Amino acid sequence: MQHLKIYLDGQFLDEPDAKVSVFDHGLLYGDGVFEGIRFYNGRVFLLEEHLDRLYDSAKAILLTIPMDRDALREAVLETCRQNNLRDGYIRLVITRGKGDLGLNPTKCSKPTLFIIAASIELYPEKYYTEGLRVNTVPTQRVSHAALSPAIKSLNYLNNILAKIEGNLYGAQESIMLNAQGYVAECTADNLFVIKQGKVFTPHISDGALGGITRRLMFDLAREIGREILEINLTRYDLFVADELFATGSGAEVVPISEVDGRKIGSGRVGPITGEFIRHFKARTQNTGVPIY
Ligand code: PXG
Repeated sequence: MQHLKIYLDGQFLDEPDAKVSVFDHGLLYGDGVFEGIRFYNGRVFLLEEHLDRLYDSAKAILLTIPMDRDALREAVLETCRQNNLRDGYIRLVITRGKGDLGLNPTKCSKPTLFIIAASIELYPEKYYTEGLRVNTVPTQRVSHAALSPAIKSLNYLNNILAKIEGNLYGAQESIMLNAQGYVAECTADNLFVIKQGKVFTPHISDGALGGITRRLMFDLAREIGREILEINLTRYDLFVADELFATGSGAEVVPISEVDGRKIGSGRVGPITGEFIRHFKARTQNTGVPIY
């Protein structure tokens, strides 16, 4: 069997040999940052934007990425080449590295950096035609004062608990609110609301990750002659929306057809959501950093 080739600290290793220490603080404490990046048609999609966010996340947690940006970009592209892939998903992870059993990171002398490029198991096609059934969940999005939700850190327990709660409701995604009761985001996606032809999304400061796909929606909105307004949104705004959709590197642009038992709009993919989906697909096929 052909194993995936994993980039780990400067080497390409067969997946069974790509191992990280049990003393790694990424494992012991979720101390690290990561990116989830897609590549389509032999090109890495929005790679520079992902690298920007990665360096920002690392800076925010005082983690020095042990590679300059050009070398890191090349390592990402080479990982795709080593696996002969043209379409798939890249997971780029940097941890604080191996330390001791105390949480003090001064004991971690060298960050661990690994890159996985693999084919991706997509959401079932019916989600894109029928929309997702989602629930708002009790677990609140972590506050800026505790740990900025803008940092794409390895500490995903907040999101995972929300995901588990959604699973308990039989939902396909969960919507998280912040401590003020405003809508923040889904567990791994940003959220968009359409009402009377206008498009809205929560402010980053309401607890949303600065999603790369979210930001692309602002460009696509201009292409289709619309504007996106960042506002405080409540559960009520979701219930009475004409259309709702979520965005993320994994999910792409996916319609939402039901929230907490309330059918959204017609219950099918709305016309404006459909426009965003079409323009998004075109971008994925026509842009990106060439791998080969
Ligand atoms: N919010 C959160 C909390 C996320 O983790 C997004 C929004 C969307 O951001 P992008 O930049 O992807 O548009 C994310 C995305 C996956 C996966 O496999 C994605 C994420 C995290 C874990 C898994 O799709 N992050």
